[in-house]
Amino acid sequence: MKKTVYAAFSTEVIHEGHKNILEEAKKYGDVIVGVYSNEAILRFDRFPTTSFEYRMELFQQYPGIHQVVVQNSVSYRENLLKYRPDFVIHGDNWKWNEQKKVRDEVVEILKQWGGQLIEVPYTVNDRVKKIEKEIRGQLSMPEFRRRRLKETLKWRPIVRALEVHNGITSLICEKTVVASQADGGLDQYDAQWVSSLCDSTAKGKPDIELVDMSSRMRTIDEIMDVSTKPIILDGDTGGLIEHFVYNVRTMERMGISAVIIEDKTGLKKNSLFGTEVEQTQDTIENFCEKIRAGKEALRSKDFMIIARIESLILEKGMEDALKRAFAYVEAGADGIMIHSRKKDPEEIFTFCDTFREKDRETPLVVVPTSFNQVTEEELASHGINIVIYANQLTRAAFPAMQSVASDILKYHRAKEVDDRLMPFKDVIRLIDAE
Ligand code: SPV
Ligand code: MG
Repeated sequence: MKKTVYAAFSTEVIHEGHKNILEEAKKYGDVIVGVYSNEAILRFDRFPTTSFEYRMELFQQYPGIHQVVVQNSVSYRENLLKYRPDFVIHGDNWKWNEQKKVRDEVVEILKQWGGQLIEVPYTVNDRVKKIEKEIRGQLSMPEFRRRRLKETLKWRPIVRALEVHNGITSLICEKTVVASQADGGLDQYDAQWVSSLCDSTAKGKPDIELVDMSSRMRTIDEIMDVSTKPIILDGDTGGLIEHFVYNVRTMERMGISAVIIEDKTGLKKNSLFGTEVEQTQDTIENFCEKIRAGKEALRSKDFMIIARIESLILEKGMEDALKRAFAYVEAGADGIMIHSRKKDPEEIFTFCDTFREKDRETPLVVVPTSFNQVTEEELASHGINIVIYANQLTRAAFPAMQSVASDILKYHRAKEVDDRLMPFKDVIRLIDAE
């Protein structure tokens, strides 16, 4: 019987590096290509610019391939046990990079039937680098970035968004990647949250819609200049309906993926004040009108208007929160954010469980600032689709700056603070675009 060789690919173009692996594979027997699913590609710190079907076809059309199958995870386990290949072939770079855990598992599994791992020298040259750079370049284009949130919602058990308020925080969100102990994949943030609280704070202003929409858009432009991840904008109350219909179009055209507007009117204050300050909730009718007008103004199917319910913050009760949720969905909201400032997540879970009894589709968004003990897995198990870490980068940076500023005053020099500072080479590495 002819031997079989298994190779898995996440690529969207077959360049000379891949050809090298495929041609080498053919020498060992019938080649089975595993094409990573979209869900799996997201575990590689990557985002597909093409559809899964397109990538399957790419390999089906390549001459001399025996079979093209899906690989649903970063781990090869499922497919190796299913196809029991005599050989697995891969570039030798995974001996040293973050995929080592995956590689070691392949070696272990192959031992069960005396299979062998073949590693070919990894191809890296200017031509290959240029192709990969071109693919990455598409990710920052507005059309692409805008639809990326809806796509991520399909492919991730829960979408993680991190607060960003300028270029540097956006780069931190873009580049922070942690190797997962669970499957050898890479954990990363899926989206960026442009918080009104943190955007205002970065400008030294209170969170009362004082920083106007043009200034917020400048912040977003700065973020878009240096990143590719989708953007969820904190749109505060959305302002007057007459203004909102223009603003959503600007957001949509820029490539923002979603705006979250809260059901309050008048001078908005930050929700974390709760009932300590005077805040007025909008009527269901008015807020539905705003949602409807916003939806009508849109030109694409990708942009999401997410309605944020303040009933629990303002202690108006669960029933009011749920009634509003269903009314807002009926008016066309593409998602519901439910907010709470309780120390535990019970009221959020009750809301989500009850909402999900009637509506299994509409994405649910939460901001666990006060109930921060809750894990992403727990949130997902209550039907929550997006978790926003809404202010942590801001709150991490300012105490560090304050203590450095006061210690320089104290010691009349900067030597004492030096070991708390990021080395210049790390700053340069972070900024370095490619
Ligand atoms: C923000 O980050 O600006 C928010 C979330 O609106 S919260 O501060 O919790 O109200
Ligand atoms: Mg806000």
